[in-house]
Amino acid sequence: MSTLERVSTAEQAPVEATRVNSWNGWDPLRHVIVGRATGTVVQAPEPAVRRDFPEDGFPLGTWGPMPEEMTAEANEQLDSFARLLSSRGIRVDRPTPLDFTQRVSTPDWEQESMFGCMPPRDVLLTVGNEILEATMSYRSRWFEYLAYRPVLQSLFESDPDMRWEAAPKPRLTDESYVPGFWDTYNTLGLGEQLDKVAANDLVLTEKEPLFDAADVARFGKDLFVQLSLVTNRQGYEWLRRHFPEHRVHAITFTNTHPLHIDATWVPLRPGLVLHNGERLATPELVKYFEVNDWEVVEAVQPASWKHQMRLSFCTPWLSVNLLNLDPNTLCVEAEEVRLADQLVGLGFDVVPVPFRAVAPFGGGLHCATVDIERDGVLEDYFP
Ligand code: DAV
Repeated sequence: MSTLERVSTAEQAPVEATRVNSWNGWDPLRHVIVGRATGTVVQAPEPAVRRDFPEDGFPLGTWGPMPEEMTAEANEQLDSFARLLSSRGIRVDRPTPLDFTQRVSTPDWEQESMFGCMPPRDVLLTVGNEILEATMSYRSRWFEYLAYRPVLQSLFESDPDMRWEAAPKPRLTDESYVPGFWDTYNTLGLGEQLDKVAANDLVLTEKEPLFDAADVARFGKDLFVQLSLVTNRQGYEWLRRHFPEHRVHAITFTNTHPLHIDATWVPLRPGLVLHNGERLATPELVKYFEVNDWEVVEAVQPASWKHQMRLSFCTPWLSVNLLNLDPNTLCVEAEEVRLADQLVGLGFDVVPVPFRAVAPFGGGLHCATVDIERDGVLEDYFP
C-alpha cells in the first residue's frame, strides 16, 4: 500500500513497522533511543550510592532536582543530537519522564527519590531482536524502566519478532549491600581499592543478581560484562545463562570507581577497540583480543573539562563514550579535538556533537542512547 492510500484510508494512524535488531556497537544505525534530562534529581542517599557535592550545593545527605539552567542546557544538547540523528535518516525515540522527586517504595524499603531518564544505556540492553531491562542496583533507579515502557510497548506492537525481556526484579534489601562500604572504601589507599576492584569485593554482595546494562559491551557473539559498583558476579552469571548462544565474559579493569564499561573498553569496528589506558585491562583480556587479531588502541588524554564537572559523577574519560553511526563514522564530543584527530588517523569520519552539558546527567554520547536497530547479523569476531 502506498503512503498516500494509507493516509487516506486509515482513521487511526497505522503503527509504523519497526525492527529490533542490534548485535554490536558499530553496524549502521537505523533506530535509537535518546535520553532526556527532564526532571533528573541528585538522588537521596541509599546504601549503593551517596552523592556528595559540597561545593555545588548538594553536600552529603541532601538531595533534590538538578538546577533548572543545567537541565535546560542538557536538554538542548540532547534535543539537537536527536535532530542530528534524524537528519541522517535515523529514527529517534525518547523516554517519558516521571516525577523523579517522588518517594518510591517496595515491600522491603523506601527511598526518598528516584533519579531520571538519562542515561538510557544503563537500563536497556539490546541483543539481536531482544531488549532486556536490567535489574539496576540503586533503589533510586528501581523504577526507571517505567520511563521507557511507552517506547517498549510500541516496539512490541509494531515488531512481531521483538523479544521483550526483563531480568528478575531485585529485592535490594540491606542484605544486597556491604554495610558501611563507603565509609571504609573511601579511607583505603589506591592499591587496596584496586585489589578490591579486581576481586569484585565492592558495595554489592552476592545476595542476588544485579547488573546495569551499560556494564555490557557487545561484540557480536562475545559479550563482555564488567564487574563493577553496580554489577556483581551473580549479575554476570544471570546474563551468561540468559544468553546461551553467546560467549559471556566477566572482566575487570584497574578503575577505583568502576561504573559501566563504555568509558573504558570501547568497540569501534571489527578488529579495533579503543582503550582508556588509565584503566588497565587484565593480561587475559588483552591476550583474548590479540590472538583474535584485534588491535587495542590507547585513547589520547581527554580535553580539559575545567568547570564542567559540576554535579557530575562521571570522569573526563566520557571523551571515549562514543556513538557509532556505522563502522566508519563516529559521533565524538565536539571539544574532544585531539581524540577526533586520533580517530580520523584511524580512518574514521568524525561527527562532532556538543554534549558537555549532558555529562552531569550521567554520561556521554553512548550512555545517552540505546540501539534499537542496526543493520547486520550475529557474527563471531573471535573465532
Ligand atoms: O567516567 O567512567 C562513565 C559512565 C558511563 N555510563 C566514567 C563513568
